[in-house]
Amino acid sequence: MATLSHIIEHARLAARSVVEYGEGLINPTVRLGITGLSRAGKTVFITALVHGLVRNGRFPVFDALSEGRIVRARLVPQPDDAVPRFDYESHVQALVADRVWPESTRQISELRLVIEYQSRSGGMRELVLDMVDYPGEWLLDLPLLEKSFEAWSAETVEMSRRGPRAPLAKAWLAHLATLDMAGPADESAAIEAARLFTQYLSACRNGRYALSLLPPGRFLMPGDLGGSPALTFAPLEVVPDRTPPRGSLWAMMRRRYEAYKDVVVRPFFRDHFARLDRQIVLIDTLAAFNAGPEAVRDLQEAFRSLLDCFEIGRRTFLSSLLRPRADRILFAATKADHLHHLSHDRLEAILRRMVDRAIARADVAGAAVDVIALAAVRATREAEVRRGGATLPCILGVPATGAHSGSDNRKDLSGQMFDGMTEVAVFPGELPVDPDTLFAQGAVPFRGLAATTADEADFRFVRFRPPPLETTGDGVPALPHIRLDRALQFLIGDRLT
Ligand SMILES: Nc1nc2c(ncn2[C@@H]2O[C@H](COP(=O)(O)OP(=O)(O)OP(=O)(O)O)[C@@H](O)[C@H]2O)c(=O)[nH]1
Ligand SMILES: [Mg+2]
Repeated sequence: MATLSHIIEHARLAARSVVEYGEGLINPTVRLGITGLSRAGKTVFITALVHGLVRNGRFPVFDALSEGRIVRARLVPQPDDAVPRFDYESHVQALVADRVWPESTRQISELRLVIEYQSRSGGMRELVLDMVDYPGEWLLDLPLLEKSFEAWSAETVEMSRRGPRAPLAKAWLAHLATLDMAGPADESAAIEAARLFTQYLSACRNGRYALSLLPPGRFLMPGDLGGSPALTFAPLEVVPDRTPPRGSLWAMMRRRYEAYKDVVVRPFFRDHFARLDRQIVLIDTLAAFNAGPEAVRDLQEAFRSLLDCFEIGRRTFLSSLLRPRADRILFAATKADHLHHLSHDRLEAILRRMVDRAIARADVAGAAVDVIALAAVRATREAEVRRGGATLPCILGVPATGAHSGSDNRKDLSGQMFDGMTEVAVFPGELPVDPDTLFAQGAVPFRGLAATTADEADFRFVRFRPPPLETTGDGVPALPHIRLDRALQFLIGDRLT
């Protein structure tokens, strides 16, 4: 049912799209959504893409560039005055000069790039490319928009009692058992519940477990809302179809959950998601492989519930709010440089299997969809290493020490110490040929860090340092990558003809 706030929301969106449509006629604009969970590689992707475009990187499959039709690409002031600018210069400084990865993103930011090009018919044209970067944790909130406090509570509590989550949830669940939901609202109980619940979420996210389904996103990345009542709630064991007694702890938690959705979640998705023309969805499958089969399935579940929210044609507030105007969606498995190229096709097949439902729906809606394994920045080289009688397809790179990036919870996954200078050869493991073996109920297709030690685990994805620049054929120093140009061609190639 449409409530007043929904109608106002619609009117606001409609008014904005008329204005943006008008601007788009004068300056053709692509608003590119770079979507992904935390640590998926969004910030690195934007930085590498812009770096390649403004410096004529090595993009042979990106037609406009390889045909010599791009005159130049330059950064210009962004359209939204209230959003911080994406700190491109610092990220490039980190990546290229210092050879360290950028920090985790804590706030939303935006960047506008103008590409001056020659059309195939010879005329000079400009394409405006807008990109938005945000903390990946926030994406997890999308499915909450359609969930009541009671439904979310039931689901969260149930999930916390299963699999690798159970031991991590112990302290929070013990506290939960002491709470009297129907009793008077008690602020100190709410604060303690929120604290223990947040602790549980961050333990799940830890690289050893690498679980993905962890809403609400601001609990892990509060932005400027840390400590506010909208973030001081936690799930309760409540009865789904009842209403809470007035003045009870239950009523207070429920009100704060709704406030969180109204004040935090809805504006973020309205101002960011509802305006996208094209989407690239970045997915780090390899961190999940490191952790184990539970993490791989958890990642698939997270994306299922997320992408279900993009459902097209369903007449709900959410679907109209988020209906992708996006006519192109690219699903990308990131950090493919951690694998020998022999495994890249397997990685694509696994990703395709993970997002199969979304692909089917987008197809029905007439959006173009593709799946790709890429590395926005290729930090490794390949080598064959002979061991015993066999030849192993290995990768060579300089493992990061991890010390420079304290906020990265996935550091030192191998449990080994590296000096950050010496190149090593790593046999990362081989991905399964048939993705179905990974997702079969109850299957234990391989061993990960959640269940065993680094020596015993079947995969080994070490965090490598960013590479030095490589010089292209025409003497331009560029960042090496894997298939970044193919991604660009799919995302904006048709707008540069
Ligand atoms: N080897 C390699 N590592 C990458 C690549 N992209 C990202 N990484 C690694 O993944 C980490 C996370 O990348 P980010 O771009 O910061 O991820 P994000 O999606 O912006 O993460 P949040 O800001 O936390 O949401 C980096 O610190 C790198 O260790 C890549 O192309 N190749
Ligand atoms: Mg980031």
